[in-house]
Amino acid sequence: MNLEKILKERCNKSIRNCTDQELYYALLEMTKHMAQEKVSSKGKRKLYYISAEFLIGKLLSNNLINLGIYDDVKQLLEENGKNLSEIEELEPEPSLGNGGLGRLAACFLDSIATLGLNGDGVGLNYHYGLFRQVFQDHLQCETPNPWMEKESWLTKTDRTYPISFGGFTLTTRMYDIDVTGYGSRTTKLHLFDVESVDESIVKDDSIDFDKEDIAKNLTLFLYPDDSDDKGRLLRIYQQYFMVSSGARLILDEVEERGGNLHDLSDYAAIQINDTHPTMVIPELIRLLMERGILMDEAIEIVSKTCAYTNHTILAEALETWPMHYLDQVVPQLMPIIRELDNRVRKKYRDPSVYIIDEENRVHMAHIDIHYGYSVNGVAYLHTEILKNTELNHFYRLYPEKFNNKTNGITFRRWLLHCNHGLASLIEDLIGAGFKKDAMELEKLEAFAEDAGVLERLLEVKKNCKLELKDYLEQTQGICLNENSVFDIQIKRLHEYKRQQMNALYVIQKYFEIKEGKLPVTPITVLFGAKAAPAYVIAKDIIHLILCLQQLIDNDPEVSPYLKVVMVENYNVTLAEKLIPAADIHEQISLASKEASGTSNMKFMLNGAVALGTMDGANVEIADLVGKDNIYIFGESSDTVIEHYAKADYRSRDFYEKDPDIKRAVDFIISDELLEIGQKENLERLYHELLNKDWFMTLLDFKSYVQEKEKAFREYEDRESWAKKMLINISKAGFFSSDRTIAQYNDEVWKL
Ligand code: 26Q
Repeated sequence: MNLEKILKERCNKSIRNCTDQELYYALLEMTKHMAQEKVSSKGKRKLYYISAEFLIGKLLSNNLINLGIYDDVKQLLEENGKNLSEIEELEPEPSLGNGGLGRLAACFLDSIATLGLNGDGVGLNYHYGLFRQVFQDHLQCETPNPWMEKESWLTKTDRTYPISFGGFTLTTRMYDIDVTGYGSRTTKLHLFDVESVDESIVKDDSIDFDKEDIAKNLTLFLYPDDSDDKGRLLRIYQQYFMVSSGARLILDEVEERGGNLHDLSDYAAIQINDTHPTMVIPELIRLLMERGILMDEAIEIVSKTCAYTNHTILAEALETWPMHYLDQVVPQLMPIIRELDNRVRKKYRDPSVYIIDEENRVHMAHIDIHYGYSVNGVAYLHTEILKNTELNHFYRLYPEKFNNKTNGITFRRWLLHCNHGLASLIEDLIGAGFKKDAMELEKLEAFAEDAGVLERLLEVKKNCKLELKDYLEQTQGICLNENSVFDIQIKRLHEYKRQQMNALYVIQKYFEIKEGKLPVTPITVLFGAKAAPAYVIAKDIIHLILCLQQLIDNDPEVSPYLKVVMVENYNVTLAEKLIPAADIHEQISLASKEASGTSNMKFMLNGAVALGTMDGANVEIADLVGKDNIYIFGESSDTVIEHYAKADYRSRDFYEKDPDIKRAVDFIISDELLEIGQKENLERLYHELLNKDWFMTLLDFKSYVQEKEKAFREYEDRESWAKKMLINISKAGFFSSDRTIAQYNDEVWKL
């Protein structure tokens, strides 16, 4: 494929005379063709990774890197006066996921392709990704986030199926995106869509639309992880549409490959990404029975084929659907779900493992555990908590099903693509082998005492900070001080992730500066986070941070030393700019609540040092880098779990006995902030912290402040800080998703 030739055909122009937009479409066409020409693997057993979310992010650069032509294309464009980064900016980001779970699925596809495994992704083609976040009057507003243009990464296929719901039938059609792996392989992401979707029901700048006309709105939007009743019902329609389409694809492919459905598990492994695709289990049983297999055998076949990954222990996030919802949407599955429950009841006495509870709610995870062959958590600590606490009753029944697969990230996107400076420094020092084998990063340790290398590392970081400064200035009108410490917290806004604790720290620092206690190096605290539209307190926390941002910006006593920034519309594209620029990253969830986290791995790989609790994968990071290269604070998961069991945490006690805490919390409803913000939001947040604080912010506040101060102090010794950066990078190899996927394959899929 040749760019010049494509341009000639498309618009009869030379590279030099094309607009960036014309070049973008030509590059899209070129990479799409090249990807299609690469082979995908053809083993007997094939993996289907089913997920309601694939947060793939922009694909152009990533594909150019994986196809091995990035440098050539960049140079060719440069020779013709064009800039690849500027062309990249024109690509709309497919934000087809809420956060970690969706991004993980995307990293996994990259690794499946790279390792040459026989496996595809199966999901939904949402016309609008996760809402675009806009700030107005210091409040989050949600607007539609389209990503499909007249030309996109999607390729329409001929595969269609009728999908029946209670009362009506829709036609599903499969669209494919070729996912390139590093080297010369690809795999496919199959996204199903319904032909009758009507984008015109979306009105300009609102994500409120008619949720009842399923034919028109089925794949219109990706739903945020929290919504109203109608939204939830629509979500069940989406889920069934996805799994029924996927199940038919799987069975058809088995038969097309000459297989016999009795041997389904020899041909297919289905990984269920959280409970969102759980209905694939009863649906496959139903379809097998439709094709003449008796129920006993159908259940056995499906149980040998499906495996389940759990991503959360938050009770409110575990999907339980009221039976009357399922009766309405998928009446054809109900006899099967009832039968699956009956079999459980006959076998076990313990009502906590039933599928249908006494309030007639269906526990989706219970279906997966009883009728799947593998259950895995996503980090060591998370899996231990599942086994010993959350899913203990199931663990006792099926100890052999439980296993851990610590999450990982693709180093192609999160190092090679997002941090060219660091990647080339590493290559200079240890050669290019780390691109294929991430564990080779350990060779960097040899340079831990090399002042010249440490100096270069600091130089790379400085450049990334300058690039971020430039980008935020141009895109959001925000002006950063590149000579300040960049302390970054980016993730969905949730009380358990405790952005509010970071905000309280900012308030404390504000007071100290007012009192004349100045930081040696100025501090920039950056946040990026979307809150679910219906999550009131999360939106109040965003409000608080935006108010603090303005207060401090307008205070000439404080602003030279402290800056707070909440970037607008945090997404994968922004993450790629923020992560390389971080000095310190905040991983401050209440211990036991964050299943794994994956941004922690991305930051580590980019030479930032974690400030965090012993939660999720932080535990494994701490283990690898050692206590001198990470800042750990807060109560342990055991203590936290005990507090919940005894219900003995009272935030008010902490507020009353500690004047610093009292001062910081009171400031939320101070005259200064009320002048900038909304009384309703700030007061609600204040009362929440004082009277509820379900995720124990005040419990850890003191030790958080102490450890954060230690990090800032140690930052001042630049050489020893650079050594911490180097050690973090050198130990990041374990968190390559290539390792995670290899483990899934060895222990679960056995492709
Ligand atoms: C459920 C019901 C109705 C509507 C939406 C949802 C929903 C949607 C998305 C529930 C949960 C999610 C996403 C969860 C998620 O991203 N979990 C994160 O998964 C990461 C990958 O394993 C972990 O690193 C994070 O710790 C975990 O929070």
